[in-house]
Amino acid sequence: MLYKNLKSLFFLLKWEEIGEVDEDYAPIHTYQVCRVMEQNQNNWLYTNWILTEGAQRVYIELKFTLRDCNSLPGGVGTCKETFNMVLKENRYIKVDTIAADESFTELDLGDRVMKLNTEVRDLGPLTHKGFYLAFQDLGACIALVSVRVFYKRCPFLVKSLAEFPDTIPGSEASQLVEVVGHCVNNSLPLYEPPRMHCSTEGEWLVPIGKCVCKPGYEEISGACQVCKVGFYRSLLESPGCSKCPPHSVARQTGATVCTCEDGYYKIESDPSNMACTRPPSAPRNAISNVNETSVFLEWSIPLETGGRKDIRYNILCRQVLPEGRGLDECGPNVRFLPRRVALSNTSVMVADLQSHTNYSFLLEAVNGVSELAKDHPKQYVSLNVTTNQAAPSPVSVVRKGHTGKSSIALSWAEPDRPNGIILEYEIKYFEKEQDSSYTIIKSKDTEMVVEGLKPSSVYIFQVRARTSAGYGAFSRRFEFQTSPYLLCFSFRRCGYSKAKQDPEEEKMHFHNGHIKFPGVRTYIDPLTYEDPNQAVHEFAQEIDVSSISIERIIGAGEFGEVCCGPLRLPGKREIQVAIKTLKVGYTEQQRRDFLWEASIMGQFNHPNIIRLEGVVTKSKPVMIITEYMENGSLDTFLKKNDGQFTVIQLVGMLRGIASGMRYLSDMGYVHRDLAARNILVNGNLVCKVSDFGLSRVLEDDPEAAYTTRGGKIPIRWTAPEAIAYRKFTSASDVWSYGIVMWEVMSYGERPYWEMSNQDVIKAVEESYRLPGPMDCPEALYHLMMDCWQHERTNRPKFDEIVCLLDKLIRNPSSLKKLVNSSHRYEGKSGSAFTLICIAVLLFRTSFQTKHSIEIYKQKPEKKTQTKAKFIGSVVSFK
Ligand code: ACK
Repeated sequence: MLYKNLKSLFFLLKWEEIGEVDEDYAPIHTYQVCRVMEQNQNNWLYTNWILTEGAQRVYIELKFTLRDCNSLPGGVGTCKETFNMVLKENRYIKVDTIAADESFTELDLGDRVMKLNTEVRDLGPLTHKGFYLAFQDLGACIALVSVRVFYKRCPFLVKSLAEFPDTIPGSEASQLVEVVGHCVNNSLPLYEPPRMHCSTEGEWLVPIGKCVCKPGYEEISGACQVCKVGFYRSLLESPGCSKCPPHSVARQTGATVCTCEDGYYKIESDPSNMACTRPPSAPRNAISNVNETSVFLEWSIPLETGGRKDIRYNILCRQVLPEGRGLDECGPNVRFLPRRVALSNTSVMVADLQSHTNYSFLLEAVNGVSELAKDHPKQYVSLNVTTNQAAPSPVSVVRKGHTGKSSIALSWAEPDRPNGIILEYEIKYFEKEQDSSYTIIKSKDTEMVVEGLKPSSVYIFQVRARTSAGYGAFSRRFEFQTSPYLLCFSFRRCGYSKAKQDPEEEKMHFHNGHIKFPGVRTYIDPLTYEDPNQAVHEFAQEIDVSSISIERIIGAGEFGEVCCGPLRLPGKREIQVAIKTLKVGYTEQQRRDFLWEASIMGQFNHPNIIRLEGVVTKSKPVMIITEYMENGSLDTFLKKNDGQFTVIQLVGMLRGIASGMRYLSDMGYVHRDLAARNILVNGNLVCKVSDFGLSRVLEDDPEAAYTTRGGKIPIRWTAPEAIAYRKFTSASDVWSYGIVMWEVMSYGERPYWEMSNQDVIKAVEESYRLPGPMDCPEALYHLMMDCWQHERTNRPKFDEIVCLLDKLIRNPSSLKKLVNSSHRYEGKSGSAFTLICIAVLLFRTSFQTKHSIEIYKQKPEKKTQTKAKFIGSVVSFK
């Protein structure tokens, strides 16, 4: 606190100015009045005009002596022991009546005891540039020894590298004046400009924010000093200049980064305190192990890792041509497991090589800086390998048999030179001129019916045989066309009529030579990335937070609120988006788990999969931005609109979900938590699969329960093999899809109602199945029941489900026949499904309206009772 005294002079009116001495005989100047003997006194002492200098609250300190009236001789009736203090700005206002704490008597005068009083009054808020003070005496005996007029200030201050100027406080008693500090030389505000608050008492309070030295400088004794040569400071958050990490230098003072020595490099994601690194040397101790036409290559990590942990290996495969004709790169038919480049393990399996052929493999180690080190000579280790055993010769002729609009029967003869026992044939086919995406099916016979084809379309077929020596070459290409589309309908023609296609015949899809995984593209597990941030930015676009406005909250997610609002990306039209936020105070693990979903979603592009617009990771809160789905989640939406849709609308929704799931299974992605609550619906009733969050552990699904093996599983939606031994596959997703079908057809009813999870597991294991929902077309219930086949290979594939639903939609009369309460259900293979309904002990009223199979039921005691517990009405087949 700082005082500032204000200057004044006095004008007298019946007061006297006296020169005196104090108790120490020092001269003092007083104003006094003592007209206690006379009636009606009104004596004034004025100051001159006192300038406030901008202060709105000033303090007046008075020092005075006052005579005790009782000590006056002769009982003076008019004697007063107070006087008034008056303020004048534009008019006179009485400030206070001033009384003495101690008054003096005749005795004190004799002893020369002063009995000095001190009183302080504050005035404010003052509104003018100055004011007058006046003291009014109404008949007292006073000597005014001193009048000090002053105001308080917050003094100039340097705090946290910020300067705060000398500041005059506000006028109100508890008012704080906010002052923005000015960062000292070579410093910057950290996050926000520093602020302090000046109180009326002239004290600095509530500091907010601070300044820090700018990069290249460090704080020493309250000032910013430049970093010395060989030292650097890059981040505002780091406390001081640091020595340059190994293999880097700072040749000038004030370095914000250190530069790498020649032959050493850094990539953008390397932290500034990391040493500069270089490419690794070649892998060591490479060995090969030939097994027929496959070779297993193994090696040790290089001697020199270059100082990095991100070592990967690339394989170059070359075939040695006979008669010294040199080397030729291995063709696209050679398979590398897990892949040819960017291997993180020190081994690879190379399959489908030609038999009795010499190969030369070059193994190369690379790391994060290899790309930058163009001048660094590549170091390889080479391995020469000879395969053994001959594969069968190519199939020479493929013939066309019966042709349908979606199927073609094929037959072929054994290869001329089988070179062993033929174990199976592979049939590769694709639509003509679309050879970047093809399908492979297997057959043990020399004939098969290829199904699921488009009508009136030309397909290319190739066949090859496999013996224990491996695959022979593919036959030449054969072109066959399917029949035109006819309006006659038979839904059993759809792909999963297993009488035609052997369940053992696995279908694999290929795209651009990316083999082994089915599908147009293969889903990449973000776990394969060492740095999860890299996975996010590989698959998700970073969005600037200024492009998003959050308008309202639409729900609560596992990691924070889910909101919606418009997204305006430069050059694109504005769209409405859903914004999932990560709540503040998250751990690094939570941030990773949260962004995991974006790393997965970003790999998908399908009209029935929720579309990722991007992520916000560079500012807080961290957000995931997806397309906005007006009708929210499917289960809630159906409950809200009970009975409101036509069967075709419901089948349309199911078709969309199946199509999304077909895409996911083609991508090699297993959802594991397919349920109506994880489907979102847009304004056009389009259903999209969502919730890729932690689909591998399902921590975020409130339905997920712990199994005896410790994992968390949404029991009611999950296939028995996934519950029993975690066998999660696209076939277990098909089981869940059957449950979703049931949820949709019963307008959001809870599967197995109030049965406990344990009872559900037991009932399903004992072959009980959910009954057909009320008014459910029989064809749909058959499909559900097929999805719930215990043997997973007997369940339909998603492409077959889509195909069947398409047929049902095209032929609505096929949906007319509804599930009835008959006690027998004839399976398509002719085996009888016996329908057993176990006792319904307590009956739920909603069940009464939605489900057709009610054998034993007990009516609720009161019609209004809706919360009654349902124990079970399930169908079993034996
Ligand atoms: O059932 P709902 O309305 O749909 O409530 C949940 C809530 O946020 C928490 O997950 C809703 N929600 C999630 N993603 C989206 C989206 N992309 N569009 C619209 N609503 C969404 C969900």
